[in-house]
Amino acid sequence: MPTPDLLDPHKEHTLVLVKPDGYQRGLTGEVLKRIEAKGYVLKGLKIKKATVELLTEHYTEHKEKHFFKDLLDYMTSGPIVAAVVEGDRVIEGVRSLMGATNPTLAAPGTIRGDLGRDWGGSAVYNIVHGSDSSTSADREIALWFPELVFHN
Ligand code: ABT
Ligand code: MG
Repeated sequence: MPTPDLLDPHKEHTLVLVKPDGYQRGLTGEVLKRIEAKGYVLKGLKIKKATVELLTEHYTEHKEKHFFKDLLDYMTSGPIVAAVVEGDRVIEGVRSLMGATNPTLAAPGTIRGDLGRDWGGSAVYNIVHGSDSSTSADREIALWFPELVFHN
């Protein structure tokens, strides 16, 4: 298999996840379509069932929170589509496309506002994840796409 291209370290990248609810509802194409239509570029794409170990690293800041177990159950409930997305100010741009964390309150026009709702479960089913800062993006991309990151 050819080695994938490493990410250009001079460009901005973010990690996007289509979470298990988004994948299961057949919304992967819709989510990626909105990101591409905005002008951002996909640099990595894969589908996988995340392990508890990976998710505990991914959500390390929430590890001790009361909602962590429900969050893990949600995020391991099915496959996740993970993408690395590139573009100037892409971290903020994708967060803006996603909308607020709570899909009931997310603004219409956003991914969560248009496509998400409360389903009465114990976790917040909100379809999509995007890194919230460049520090988080670097950490999360290294976790989900170690093969795209240059390590010295
Ligand atoms: P993520 O993309 O999942 O990181 O969502 P977002 O950045 O919008 O929200 P944060 B604050 O990172 O929350 C992560 C997930 O934890 C859930 N959560 C969070 C709760 O259930 N209760 C809470 O009080 C907080 C702060 C919701 C978030 N995602 N999901 N699902
Ligand atoms: Mg977050």
